[in-house]
Amino acid sequence: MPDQIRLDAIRVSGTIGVLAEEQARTQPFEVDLVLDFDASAAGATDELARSVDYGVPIAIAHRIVSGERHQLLERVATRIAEEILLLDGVEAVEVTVRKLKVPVGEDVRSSAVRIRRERIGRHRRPKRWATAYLALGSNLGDRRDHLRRALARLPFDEPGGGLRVTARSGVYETDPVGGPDDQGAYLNLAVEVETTLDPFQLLERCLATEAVGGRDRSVRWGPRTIDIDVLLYDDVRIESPDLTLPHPRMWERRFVLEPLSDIAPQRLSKDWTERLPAAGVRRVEGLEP
Ligand code: GSY
Repeated sequence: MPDQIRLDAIRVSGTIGVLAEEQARTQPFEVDLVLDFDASAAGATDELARSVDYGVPIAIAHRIVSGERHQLLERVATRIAEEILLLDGVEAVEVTVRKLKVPVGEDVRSSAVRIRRERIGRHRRPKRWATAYLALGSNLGDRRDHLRRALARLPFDEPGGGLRVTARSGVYETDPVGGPDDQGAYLNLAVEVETTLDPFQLLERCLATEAVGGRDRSVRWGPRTIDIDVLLYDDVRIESPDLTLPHPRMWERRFVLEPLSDIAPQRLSKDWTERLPAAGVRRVEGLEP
């Protein structure tokens, strides 16, 4: 289902109807609106400017119902849909116009017309592909196999979008940082992905891929079959309880930066090799069997 803004029962008086008496005076109507849009940018940044301000479609419904004179609910609904589809970010709109006093001489609570209209042709906005970087690690069981399986599970296709792995670093064997003393060495690597998922959806996909790979989260910093961290997502900055971007600890971790420098040196500061000792990180054979 697309992201939606839903506005229910916008009350407004207007002159709509085929009967002479309906054209002679105003009567009450309700308008319901459902706008399909992409909430990811506003969800990531908390900025209204990256979303659709829903005061605007409400104002459009008001202006059209109270300011224009029509016979049919169909015409009013179409006029509202036409104007709302011109708003930046609105991909489709469903408009319901409800007449609250039905002039049929029977006991009917309301009558309504509902239409759905979509942006068409060149107005249709393609999904936006973002570039993100992920860090993968494994220090339990067949580490290469866990990494291989995770890399096979992450990508997917859907109409107009999905996730694809566009670059992969070398594989590094690294001494464990933090956690219990007796845990084994990690194999770490980094990948570049292009995706239409927003940062939170990308995190969900990483967590789901970890879960399928048998990740046990009972020990913080503990050994793990597979660990996948979102490091960077375009230039997005997020500080939320579930996700912080850029990853807050990546700059202190050689086991993250060394693989990342293979595929995205432009995202690292010039002096990162001087700041972090090289000990405990060595390049090893790749994942090819
Ligand atoms: O944060 C990723 C899991 N992890 C690792 C890791 O991937 N590599 C190394 N060397 N140490 C780690 N400690 C933790 S926790």
